[in-house]
Amino acid sequence: MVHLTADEKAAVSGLWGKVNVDEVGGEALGRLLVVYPWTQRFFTSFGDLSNAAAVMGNSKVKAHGKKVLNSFSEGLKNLDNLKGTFASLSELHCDKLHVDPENFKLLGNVLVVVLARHFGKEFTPQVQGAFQKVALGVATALAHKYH
Ligand code: HNI
Repeated sequence: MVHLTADEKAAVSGLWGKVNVDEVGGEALGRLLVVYPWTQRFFTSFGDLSNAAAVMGNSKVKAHGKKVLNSFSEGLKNLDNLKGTFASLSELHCDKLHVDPENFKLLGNVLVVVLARHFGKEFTPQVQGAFQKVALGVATALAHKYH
């Protein structure tokens, strides 16, 4: 559950409507893999991740980033029920994928950086704050089923 004011909700959905989710997803996942290289251990089947250019141009990274961000978008539509929305994905990341939940927070922060790059001045501190709340809410929901 994420508590956003009416203004924050409007800011988030207004900006998100202009986001190219498919493209931004690949950029965010790519940057996660470059900036925090230990996260590459989950993606050994993705082929060449040997340097930043290879990661950012890797088609599997782009495709997976797109999938992840489309899933993140579902969270935006369900801000009042993030835990329910991400319950089965939380089980999957815990039981099958063994992804350390700290990585969800890292990805959320990378996403904020990518949005700031794309939107420049339009990404005001208020919009950023609202997004950070959403990203943290999604990360918390994804970690909820961990045991
Ligand atoms: Ni994540 C698969 C959603 C963060 C590692 N992940 C998925 C799938 C979705 C998804 C959807 C596809 C599930 C399926 O096939 O049924 N992941 C999300 C979301 C976030 C997230 C919404 C955060 C906002 N995942 C992360 C992070 C990592 C991660 C931070 C690791 C650093 N995810 C994986 C891996 C897979 C995966 C690994 C399986 C990939 C594959 O297909 O081999």
